[in-house]
Amino acid sequence: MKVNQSEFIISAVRPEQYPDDGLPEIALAGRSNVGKSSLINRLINRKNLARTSSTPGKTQQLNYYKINQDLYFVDFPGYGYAKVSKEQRFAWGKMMEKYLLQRDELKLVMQMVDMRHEPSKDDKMMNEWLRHHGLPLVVVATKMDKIPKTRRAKHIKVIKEALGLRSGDLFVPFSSEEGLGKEELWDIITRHARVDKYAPVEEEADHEAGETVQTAGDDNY
Ligand SMILES: Nc1nc2c(ncn2[C@@H]2O[C@H](COP(=O)(O)OP(=O)(O)OP(=O)(O)O)[C@@H](O)[C@H]2O)c(=O)[nH]1
Ligand SMILES: [Mg+2]
Repeated sequence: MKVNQSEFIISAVRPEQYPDDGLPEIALAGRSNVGKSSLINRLINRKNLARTSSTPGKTQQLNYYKINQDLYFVDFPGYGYAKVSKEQRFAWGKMMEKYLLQRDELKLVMQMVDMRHEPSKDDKMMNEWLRHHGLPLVVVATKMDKIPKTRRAKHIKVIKEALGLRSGDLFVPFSSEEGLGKEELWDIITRHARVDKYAPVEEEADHEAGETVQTAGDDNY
């Protein structure tokens, strides 16, 4: 996907602050420090649009990034960070739960796990919860560059088994450092974002008829 424009929109702490233009939303969930912000930056080829932190747990709101006029990335607060209070964790949990279950614009959840480690208890719970509620899901295993090539298949197997993924489940090994997995992930994102109930049916028909319609999916990375 060719990203012409990417912009930070808002750190939303209340649903009234979510955008109201109906564009599809792609959420990123994962433990603190797993690499959510880095993944956004890599996907849009910006060094630092999404704030990356060496202090885990820094992202405490739903951060909205608008990509072209096509979609939003919604960067979630990292879960499983020990140094936040129970009250705060509960409040984040409620906000996330409400968003995930009620937000019509949500088209895909990217659950991120660290390729170096077996998924944590939090990762497993989150994954089960997302699947239980039937949310469209892709699991992204990040920091792949930190695993030697010869050992990657083994790590992937461990993660898939721990999360109980089957062959049809969407899974992408990724590296924000090196860009590995970027095209595959964009492909999944655009496919899901297109399932947009607001998109006029005629446009889709035009596209199928072979007319040159500039769409998000044009292969122009
Ligand atoms: N080598 C390598 N480092 C990565 C990768 N992705 C993220 N990092 C590093 O991991 C650290 C955390 O990355 P962030 O993108 O800030 O993680 P986050 O999930 O947004 O963290 P919170 O906002 O705190 O929840 C940073 O130091 C990144 O540079 C990757 O694919 N490869
Ligand atoms: Mg972040």
